[in-house]
Amino acid sequence: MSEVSEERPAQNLNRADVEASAPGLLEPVYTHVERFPSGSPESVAYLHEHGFVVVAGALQTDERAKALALTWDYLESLGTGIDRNDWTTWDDDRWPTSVHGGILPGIGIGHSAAQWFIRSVPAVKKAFAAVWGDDDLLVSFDGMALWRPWALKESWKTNRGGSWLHIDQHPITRPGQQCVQGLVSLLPTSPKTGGNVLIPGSHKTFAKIPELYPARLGRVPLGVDHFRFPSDDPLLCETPPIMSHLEAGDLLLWDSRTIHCSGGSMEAPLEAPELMRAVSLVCMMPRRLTPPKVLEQRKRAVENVISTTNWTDRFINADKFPQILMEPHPERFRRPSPPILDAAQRRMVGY
Ligand SMILES: O=C(O)CCC(=O)C(=O)O
Repeated sequence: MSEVSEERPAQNLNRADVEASAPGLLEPVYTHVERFPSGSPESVAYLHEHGFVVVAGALQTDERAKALALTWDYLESLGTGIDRNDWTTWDDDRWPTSVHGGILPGIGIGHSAAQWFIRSVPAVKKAFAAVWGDDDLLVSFDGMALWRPWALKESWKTNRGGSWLHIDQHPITRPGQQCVQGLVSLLPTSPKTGGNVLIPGSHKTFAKIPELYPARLGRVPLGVDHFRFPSDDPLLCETPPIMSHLEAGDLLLWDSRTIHCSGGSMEAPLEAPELMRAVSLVCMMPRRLTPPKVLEQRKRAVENVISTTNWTDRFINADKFPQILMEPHPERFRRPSPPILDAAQRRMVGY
């Protein structure tokens, strides 16, 4: 999950940036890409070559059903009156605070039973272990993107096309491949649902960002792993973004240097009173990359039910995102209790 989730205020942009920010040109092409078995050498080779890869069926049918039911358990347990069987209870006055792309980053979701269940499915870890050549991995305490059926309420529509294309790695302070992010899709995608958007191969131009965008990058603090591209950036037009088709249970992995975002429906959306998109954000990195201080912060985060971004080698508290801090009535949400973890899960925390 991205560190900074909202576009910078307009007053921080120069004139050229503002002119280049008119949305619309970078519309994705819905694409069926090759899907690979979890942990296969071919999946890793594809990731290195294209900057992303689709891992087929990381969650089996029964696992997906359980994960979705646990996701609703989380939403209903907030105590705001959400009822999974009644879409009229899914409005903003009851829904947990979300950020760009319909991502729910905090309010306990990173330690919900749903998220701990999904990140503990062996095929999910196997995919990351193959990427790193290491299976002693820590897991992010990430949130989920849950999209409500906007055919039933227009204001639920999420960002369109390539409107918030970004990378999640600072081009100066974090050179080379440092992180591979992921999402498990609990539902199948289609042009009617929308989904993840990314530019294949764009991880290969990462090193050029300082020279291509000196002013824009100059405004990003060196410790912030997030760089947003202008939404109709002419430099990005040569390779159009794609929206990869995902079957339910697929795991999409992408290099944090790969330019990505999410985009809403490209065709008239389904009118069924069901979630249009339910994805679990998940990221694993080797324990050996994590300083002892961060391991301690991660243990405290579990006790205090604090969610994080994708990085496990730095501690970034997602409950401190501006949108969560600006929530006028945070007391309206009943946060989950600290999770009860098994030995393998505790190991993924940093014990
Ligand atoms: O929801 C998505 O597909 C994109 C998520 C994203 O941009 C991120 O986690 O950095």
